[in-house]
Amino acid sequence: MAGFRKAFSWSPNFAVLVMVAEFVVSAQAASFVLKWSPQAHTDGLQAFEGIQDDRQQSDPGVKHIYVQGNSYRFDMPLKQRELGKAESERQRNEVYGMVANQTGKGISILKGESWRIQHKIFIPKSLKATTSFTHIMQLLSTLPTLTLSLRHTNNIPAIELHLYNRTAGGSKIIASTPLSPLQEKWIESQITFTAVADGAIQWLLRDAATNAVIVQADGSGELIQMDRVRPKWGIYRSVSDTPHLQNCFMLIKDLQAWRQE
Ligand SMILES: *[C@@H]1O[C@H](CO)[C@@H](O)[C@H](O)[C@H]1NC(C)=O
Ligand SMILES: CC(=O)N[C@H]1CO[C@H](CO)[C@@H](O)[C@@H]1O
Repeated sequence: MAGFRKAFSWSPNFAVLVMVAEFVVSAQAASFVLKWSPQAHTDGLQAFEGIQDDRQQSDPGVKHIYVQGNSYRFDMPLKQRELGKAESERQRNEVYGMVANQTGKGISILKGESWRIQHKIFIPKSLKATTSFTHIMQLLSTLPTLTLSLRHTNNIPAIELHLYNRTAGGSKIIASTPLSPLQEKWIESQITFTAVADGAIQWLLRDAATNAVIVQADGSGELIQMDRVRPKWGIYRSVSDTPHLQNCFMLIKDLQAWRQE
């Protein structure tokens, strides 16, 4: 495993280890540099590299992704369907990639780099966890390496962080917490990770109003595949779990990304 938390594991001597650890921890705390922090009302949708708003035009003439106040809003009507035959049991309204200051150029998360990505999320009661997949954020590197998902399992709606291993062909849950107490209010998700084949990751989920920690979990996994990594936000879900589907929306705001330097 490689990453931001592993910097002091090599020291041969305990006394030296403590000194090095303290130095590295404080140096690292100061070394995440803010690279992207769009404000919806000034940067608008130009803050993203790409917008996938009802690519199939199954709900024609309607904008499903737009600025509302200082948030980005994603609407998801029940009737919407994703592009292509194989995708017909899914719906998607998502934005992806980070464009700094309307330069038009995407910021790349490259192999070996450590990043921290944070955003505030408002999940209304109408956006429910499902027994099939509902993703509300992803990291993409060709395919998804990570998803923030709303999953209904053992009768409990939960918000979970999943990591995928494409080589092994499976996924694992880094952490899971009940969703119901987190709906109808702002929460803040922060992921810190190293983009390598076996990278460290930390997920921090907080109440955005009080800063109270809801989840703090560490793990490791395959955090890059072939190319660069890009974050994605929005609603991407299967429509097979009909009892838990209704017209819904999600708001996100205060998106920020830092790179360790
Ligand atoms: C992914 O799966 C492969 C094959 O099972 C394994 O060798 C590798 O260690 C896994 N990677 C991670 C980061 O767990
Ligand atoms: C999208 C983005 O990162 N915008 C930033 C551009 O630069 C100004 C000034 O430094 C920041 O305030 C914005 O957040």
